Amino acid sequence: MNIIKICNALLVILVMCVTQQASAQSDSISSCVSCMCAKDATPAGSMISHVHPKGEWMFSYRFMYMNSKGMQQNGNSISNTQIFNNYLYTSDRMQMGMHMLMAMYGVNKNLTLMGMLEYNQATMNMKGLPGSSHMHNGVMMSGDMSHDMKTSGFGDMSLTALYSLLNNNKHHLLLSAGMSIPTGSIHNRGEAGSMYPDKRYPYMMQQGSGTWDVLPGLTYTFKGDKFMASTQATSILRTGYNSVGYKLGNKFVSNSWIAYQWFSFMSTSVRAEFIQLGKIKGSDPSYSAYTEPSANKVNYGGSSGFIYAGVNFYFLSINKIGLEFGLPVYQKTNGIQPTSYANANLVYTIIF
Ligand SMILES: [Cu+2]
Repeated sequence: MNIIKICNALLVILVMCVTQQASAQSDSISSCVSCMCAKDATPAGSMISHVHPKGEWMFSYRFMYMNSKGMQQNGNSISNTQIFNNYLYTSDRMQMGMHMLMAMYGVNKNLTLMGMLEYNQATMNMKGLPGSSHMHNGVMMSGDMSHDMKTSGFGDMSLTALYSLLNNNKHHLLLSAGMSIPTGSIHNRGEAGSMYPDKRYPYMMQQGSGTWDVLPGLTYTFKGDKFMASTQATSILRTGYNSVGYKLGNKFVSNSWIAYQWFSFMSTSVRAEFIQLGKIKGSDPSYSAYTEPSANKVNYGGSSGFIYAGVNFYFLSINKIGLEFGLPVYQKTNGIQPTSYANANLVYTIIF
């Protein structure tokens, strides 16, 4: 892109904002139509909330962090000692980080295209029964050894079309349809001497689904003068089995939030998110299912709910920084799974 053109466009937007805000005598969310998205109070963790005017670009960088501590079974916490009754190892901590780059472009006033790239990192601390030892995958393992699993890499890319079914001053109804492309690896392996010596790590340590996934969604948003509210249903539907021989569960997410613009430079939000994840079908035949819970497909899927508190800052008309912090309010897992502890989201958005 041409720098001079961008600078000119920025200047025009800036002048329009200043004149419109002066005439409106208020700093309401919708007082500057040409850069409404920069003043969009959408919380950091919500990815679909608006369309763009024809010819407008939006770029964002988002970091999502999920932290788990301890394990649970069907919604009740379970101790390592209980897990060692059935498994050689357990994990007491897991962290996942996702770096996401997103681009949006307004094709016309009703249709916006969105593309997303992500880079994922996952770490799982493993624990064996203290004092124990055994042969595992041809390697002598002691329960006192530390066997942290660490993977990173690009995840699945996605392309989504957002179509505005209703877009008047206050009420916005948005239909979204996307495709997730299996660019993320499903073949992350452990090193020699680890508990997965040159063998594939468990399902949750892989970066991709290995399948083409359909991403439908419906989003309603209310935009008042300073108050915004939204409710949304989105889904990830797997279309088949991957090359290893399994398919991850379908995912249904409901997201509802309210936000208030306190100052022209700041808004805050509260968001409730509920996730329903289906079971894995098929399996990776290379795992020994009783090595540790995440190698066993019965320990996948379930439902969970989170409440997030967020704050957005707006500056120079076209920039937005959003932060969100979330705690689990409800978790009911299939089998034995890590217990969510806290999540955090950060987003930086710029519009041209
Ligand atoms: Cu956008």
